[in-house]
Amino acid sequence: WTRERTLVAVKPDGVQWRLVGNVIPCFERRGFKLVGMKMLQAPERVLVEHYHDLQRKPFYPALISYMTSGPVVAMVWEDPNVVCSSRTMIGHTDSAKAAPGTIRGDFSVHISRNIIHASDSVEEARREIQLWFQSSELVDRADKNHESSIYA
Ligand code: YYY
Ligand code: MG
Repeated sequence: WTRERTLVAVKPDGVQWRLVGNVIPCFERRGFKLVGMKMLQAPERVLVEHYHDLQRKPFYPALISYMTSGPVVAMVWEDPNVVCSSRTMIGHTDSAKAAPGTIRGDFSVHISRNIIHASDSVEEARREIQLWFQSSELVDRADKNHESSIYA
């Protein structure tokens, strides 16, 4: 058994449209544990690695310039099945197909401006988390009862 984690990132349009504070409660109220979070201007090197499987797509140059157009808020969330649950919560890549009630379905206007990222498999999640975060930037929250360790 390994703890499942996923990378979620509010993209530059999500930050610009003040959606960061809207997105975080969606994950918190599912009971997911936040184990890492930072705001950064994504280096192109990171994005090239992040979207390595899309390099031959016609939209790739526009995707990289969109993702470098402003800061992103990157987060790591932990829970059993967090990868699959998070994909369901963010909704379809294409805003036209994203169901109402999903984050993209409620807030995104176009496939090329879909405001949020979440890893699409456990393997990809592991790769993306290593790419975006140093291990020292992630917190170990496994079964720690902070209160009892203080007040015991
Ligand atoms: O994982 P997800 O973000 O839902 O979609 P991907 O197929 O991995 O594509 C990554 C990213 O690329 C997508 O979020 C927007 C952009 N994109 C696009 O601009 N135009 C497309 N036709 C497909 C994807
Ligand atoms: Mg993807």
